[in-house]
Amino acid sequence: MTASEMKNAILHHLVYTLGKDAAHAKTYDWRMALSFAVRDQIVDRWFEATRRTYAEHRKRVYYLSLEFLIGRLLKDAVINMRLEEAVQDALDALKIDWHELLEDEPDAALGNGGLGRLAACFMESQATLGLPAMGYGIRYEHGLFRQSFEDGRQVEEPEDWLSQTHAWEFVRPEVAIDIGFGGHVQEIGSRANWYPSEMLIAMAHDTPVIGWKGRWGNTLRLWESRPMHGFDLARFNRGDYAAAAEPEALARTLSRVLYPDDHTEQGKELRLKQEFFHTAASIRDIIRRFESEYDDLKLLPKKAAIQINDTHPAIAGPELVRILHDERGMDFEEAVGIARNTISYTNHTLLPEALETWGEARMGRLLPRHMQLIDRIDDLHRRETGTGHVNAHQDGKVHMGTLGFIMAHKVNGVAALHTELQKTTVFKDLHELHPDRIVNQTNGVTPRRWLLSCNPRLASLITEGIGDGWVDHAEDLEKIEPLVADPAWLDRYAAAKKANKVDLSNWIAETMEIGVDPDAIFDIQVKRIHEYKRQHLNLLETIAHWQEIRDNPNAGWVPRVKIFGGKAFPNYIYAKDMVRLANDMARVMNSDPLTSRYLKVVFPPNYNVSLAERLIPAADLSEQISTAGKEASGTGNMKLTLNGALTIGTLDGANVEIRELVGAENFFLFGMTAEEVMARRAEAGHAARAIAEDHRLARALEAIRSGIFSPDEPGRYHSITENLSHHDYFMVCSDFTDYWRAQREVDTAFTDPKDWARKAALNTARAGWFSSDRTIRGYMKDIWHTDAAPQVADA
Ligand code: 26Q
Repeated sequence: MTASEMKNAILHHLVYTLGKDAAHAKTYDWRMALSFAVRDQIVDRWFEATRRTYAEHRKRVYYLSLEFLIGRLLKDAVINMRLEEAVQDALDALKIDWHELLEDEPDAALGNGGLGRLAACFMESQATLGLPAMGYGIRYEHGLFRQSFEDGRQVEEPEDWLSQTHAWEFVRPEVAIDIGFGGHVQEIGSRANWYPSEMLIAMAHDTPVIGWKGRWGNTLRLWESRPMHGFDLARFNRGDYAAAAEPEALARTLSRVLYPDDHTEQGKELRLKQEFFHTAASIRDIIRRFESEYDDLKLLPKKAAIQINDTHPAIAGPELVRILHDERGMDFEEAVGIARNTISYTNHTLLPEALETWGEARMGRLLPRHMQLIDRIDDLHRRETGTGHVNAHQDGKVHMGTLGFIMAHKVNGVAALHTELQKTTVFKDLHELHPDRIVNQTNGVTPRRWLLSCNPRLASLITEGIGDGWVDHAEDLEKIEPLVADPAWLDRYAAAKKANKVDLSNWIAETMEIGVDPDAIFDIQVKRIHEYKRQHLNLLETIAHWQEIRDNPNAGWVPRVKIFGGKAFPNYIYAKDMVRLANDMARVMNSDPLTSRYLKVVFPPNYNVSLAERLIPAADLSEQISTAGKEASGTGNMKLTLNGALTIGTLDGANVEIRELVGAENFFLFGMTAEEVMARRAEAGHAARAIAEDHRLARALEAIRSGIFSPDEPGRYHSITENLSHHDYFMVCSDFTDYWRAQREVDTAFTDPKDWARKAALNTARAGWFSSDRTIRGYMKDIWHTDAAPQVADA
């Protein structure tokens, strides 16, 4: 497409889709017109991919996830369709600022964090690989809350991305699926009819997901809940206006908000209803499509693979069995076999408090037939394995992890260590019964968004050196290793990083009115706020470092900017205290004349995908400091490595694999191993001992206690200091000394800029394995047993 064709397409949509003339169009209108013009370029390729999938009777992959954290879509589409030049030139001719349009797009924040962003990276990689696949999610009216700070405290505001038209979706009013809840069951022999007492409708909205060079396009289908019977006119006419609208409002609550939760199960009925709504609509849609193509449901596992993203859609197993057995008349055991061979389950956590369970009473009331089927699935599983002690329905609850496991042919962990720990902890008994079921698929991230798009300076430098093959064959990044030996090339690598840091410094100055030194170490910890992720370990080290600088302000310190980003769950008081402490520290330290040249603390509010794209390219140091054994994988760690940040980290999650690939000499390791953590936890008084043995730690804790950071309320952080001094489940104190040591190693390493740049470039060169393309190929081979389709010609 030429620039002038693009210009005409934009103007056409401005007038005929937006109904605006150019003289009065606002940023929003131009952005929408551009988005529609770009979307038009995608549609034919998207249709062609669908046509081929049908024509060739290809197996399809269905990715069921309550979360898709996709962020903005415009730049992604422009880049994958190779339209940057045409768009740039068209907008120049129209005198419109491209960056302003990009910034105007709201983030689609339909996820909490890692699990949701992984689903988004997977969608992009599946399209890039030419794998026929479809993502199923919920079209939340309100995504993850917006975070702001008031006096340093986190305040949550509703997120409102749908208040403007979503440019990328196609509404499918004809794809409307009935969903029932409650009611009663009438058993007829082994089978049953379910008569729900409450019904609503799931309506589909499709967003095309286009792969690299437009060679393939898949669909992200999001369900919206709608009332079955809309507005009650009779009531309205009687003058009962509020009651007339009530059924509608109730039905719509199911897709109203994303649960802002990660890692703590809440046991809320609405959440269970959301999960069933999502899963039942998706399964029914999958069966409907299958039956339009084939007439024998025994073929289902050959033609469809259903991946469930954590246990949130784990009711898929019983629902599929219900359709096959109750509705289609298949023998029960055969139905279980077909369902199991179709479904596989990804587990994302080992934290016991994050494993979903639902009370039998609630489940039985809401899903009476599913409850019966779960008991029969347990019963069959006991007969198959000859054991009685592992049941999904146990102690008055339904354990969704167990249900997911026994209804899947494969269960996977998301990093090597995580997968091994699964076998010895959460799924120990099940693993002994099914030793071939657990497999590993280490997470990955899409290099299109997380290098090509977010870091154009580095991407161009790489492409100039080795061509653009790395974009869809990220392992080719290792071809830059020979360039790393060339001092002139390394200077350019360092210059790209520096320019990114200058950009970020300017943004911090403009938006937060904090001046930071672009030559300082940009030390970044971005992720959800959690005790196990240990932002407070980073904060304690920051305090200790600040105190040493104050003791000796002229000692020639290596300047640092500590950057934090992340949201705390609204009811997680401890995490919110950590946020406030970071902000209190920032206020005190950034205005300390003795230290502020050397140390700044920056916590931009509302960390999201777009902010990640701004921060990650400017990072020197990546903080991956979770208590060993607690972080399943991490994916921010991979993005930062790819963008040339060195990691300071524990042997946890995918850090282990990152360190192996980039080389131990290019990684700052510290802390106890998962095994050592378990042993130490059994020792009484570990926290007190660690504090007694490290005067810096003792002094940092004392500083918090004394109220230096909260003079108006010295006791503000009592719960943090008390918890750390006595209980310290996450071993902050026990790991402090070694963390401190590793941070000083970072300081020393940074004083040799050439060697630092070399290490950073080697991180980039060796991070190609962390492409989600590699991850998806792994799922295809080990779990889905599918191959890619021959693709459409390059855009
Ligand atoms: C459960 C029940 C009720 C309401 C909400 C939830 C819920 C929602 C989200 C539970 C967990 C989550 C999210 C978990 C998550 O993001 N896990 C992360 O997954 C990443 C991708 O595999 C890993 O890299 C991270 O290590 C893991 O923490």
